[in-house]
Amino acid sequence: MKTNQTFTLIKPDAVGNGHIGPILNKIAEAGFTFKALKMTRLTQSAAEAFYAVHSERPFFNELVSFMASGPIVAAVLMKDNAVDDFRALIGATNPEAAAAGTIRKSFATSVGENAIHGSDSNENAAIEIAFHFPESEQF
Ligand code: IDP
Ligand code: MG
Repeated sequence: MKTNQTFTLIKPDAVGNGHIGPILNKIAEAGFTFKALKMTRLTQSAAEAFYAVHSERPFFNELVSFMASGPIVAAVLMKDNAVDDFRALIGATNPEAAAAGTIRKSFATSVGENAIHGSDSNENAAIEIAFHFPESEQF
C-alpha cells in the first residue's frame, strides 16, 4: 500500500467563497505536490457513495446535500507521511476546535461546511483516489 499519497476535496463552501487559490497555495507551501487535480461536481449518489461510512450518522443527509450543492476541487497529493501530515494541515473537523494556521481554522464555515476533506488512513486514501481519478488522470 502506498504511504506517500493522500486524497483531498475542497468542499463547496470553500469553492463558493473564493478560497480555491489560497487553499491550494497552503497545500503547496506545506510541501505537498499534485499527482492529480480537477474541478468537478458530485452527484447526490456519488456524494452518498463517497460518505457511505457515515450513512447511519444523524447528519448524513445534510452532509450529502451539501457535498452535492456546488462544484468541488479534487486532488491527489504526494508527500512523505502524506495522510497524517495532511490531516494535521487541515485541522480538527470542527473549525472552532482547529489549531491556528490550519486550513479549517482559516477557511471553514461550520462543523458541517468545513472547507476541506482529507483521507484518514492509507487504506481509505487508496479507495478515495480510485473513486475520483482513473489511472489516466494521475500524473
Ligand atoms: P473529518 O472530515 O474530519 O474526517 P468526519 O467525522 O469523518 O470528519 O465527518 C465527515 C464530514 O461530515 C465532516 O468533514 C463534516 O463535513 C461532516 N460532519 C461531521 N460532523 C458533523 C456534524 O456534527 N454536523 C454536520 N456535519 C458533520
Ligand atoms: Mg473522516
